[in-house]
Amino acid sequence: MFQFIAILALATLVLSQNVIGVPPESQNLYNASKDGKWRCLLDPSIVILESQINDNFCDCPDGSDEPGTNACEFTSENPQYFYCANDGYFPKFIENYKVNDGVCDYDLCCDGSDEYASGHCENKCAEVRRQYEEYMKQAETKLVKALKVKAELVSKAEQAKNKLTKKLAKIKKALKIDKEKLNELENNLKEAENASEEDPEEGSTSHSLLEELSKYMEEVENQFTRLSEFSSRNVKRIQQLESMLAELAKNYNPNFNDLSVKQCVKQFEEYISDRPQEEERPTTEKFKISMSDFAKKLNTLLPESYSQVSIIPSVGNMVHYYYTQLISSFKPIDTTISHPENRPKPKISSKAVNGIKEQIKKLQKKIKSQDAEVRVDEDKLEGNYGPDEILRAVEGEWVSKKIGEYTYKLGFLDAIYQDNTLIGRFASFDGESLHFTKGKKCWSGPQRSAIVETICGRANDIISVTEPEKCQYKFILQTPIACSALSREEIASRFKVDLTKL
Ligand code: MAN
Repeated sequence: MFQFIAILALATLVLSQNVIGVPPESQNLYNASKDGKWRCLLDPSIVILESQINDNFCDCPDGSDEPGTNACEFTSENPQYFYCANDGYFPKFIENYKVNDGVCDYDLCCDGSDEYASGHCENKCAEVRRQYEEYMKQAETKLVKALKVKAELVSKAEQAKNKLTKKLAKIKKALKIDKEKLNELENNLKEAENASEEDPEEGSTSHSLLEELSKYMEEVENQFTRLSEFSSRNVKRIQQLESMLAELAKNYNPNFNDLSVKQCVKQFEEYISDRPQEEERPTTEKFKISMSDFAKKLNTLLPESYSQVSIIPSVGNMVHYYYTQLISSFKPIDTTISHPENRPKPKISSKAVNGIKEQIKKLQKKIKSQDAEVRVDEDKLEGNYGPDEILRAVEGEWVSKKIGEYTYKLGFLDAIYQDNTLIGRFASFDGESLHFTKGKKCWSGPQRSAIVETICGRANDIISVTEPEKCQYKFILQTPIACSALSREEIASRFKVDLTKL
């Protein structure tokens, strides 16, 4: 009651000059009519006495009669604000429920006027002003420096794009020449094949058979080696998983009623008891011995002139050897005569035909890899690299930091790792955040992924890593790529009063 009377007295006192809580430019809205009456601002049909303004009782539905008290409820639809003059700093508005609540809200009312009833908040505007000036000076200098780094990155990105464009043009040009060359060779081959005659004495049938066999055997050997490596890798993986599960079965807490763990342990135990004994695995060595036996047999079947090889480790090589022996006996042809009509009709040897085939094969391989390079580079040129395509400038750059128990490594257009665990591969950049997806699968959860929010700073630095959802990470990355020119007002709006220094 005493407090209420005090507020009333104070408000009335201030009312005689100014309506408390109202900015100077709106004071005139509180002028009463000659008969001492005043109308609510948003509902002029409601008329009250001038003395009811700031009387700590809410008369107007819009709360306009209580600008200097917290009598009218603050709601999001009808927010009520109190004006703090903050002489020497900047005037500000504070939510009315913070008025006379016993707390000095210096972040908004550095003059302490929000606690006018008790008057226990001394004016701290000078110190707040000092902090503000210092912050502005530092923030502006930092921003200038960061923007300089960013400008360098933008120009680096531009250079990288130009370089890529030139490289692509060069490959495309070379590719065009190679494709023409291929065309020419294919025509040459057709002609050579037409002109070549099958000579049973040259053994062309066995020659092409051997050639086929050579290729086939090499392919079989390659496939077998790959299959065998694939199988070894899988065996290792299974062993790893088994040992992890064995560890779980040994160490889990049976008193802890986690049904999925219990079921997992039970199934693992059944799996172990049903697991067959280790079988003997076929090895590449055994395969090679069988193939070598076969090669030796082949040796005895071939005409004597070709049976000059004793021990050759791979049957593919062996057959290839016979094949080379065979074609080396053919005579070369003169390929310099280019016009078919000028040419005498020579008998073109199979060796020459095969020579062209070999060249075609090589060229096709080269064209294939060039084609792939063109596709990759075209994708890179068209990709989304954010505003000013700035990400081109940081391609290949990594930022690393130990936070908590893990070391995080972040590669801009690459991936993020938590120690050696893949958190995600770069997927997109929306101008503010980098998105990384398809990381290592979480134990009974989703694949790991991360959103990297960027904030402006001169150097790249991982500021924080959190895991709001299991295996879904949120990074705050300080980086110059996030910087943009800010107005003084925008910089000022980020100032926060350091209350501990007041
Ligand atoms: C590891 C880390 C954590 C993650 C758990 C999920 O410990 O990758 O971040 O929450 O796995 O099992």
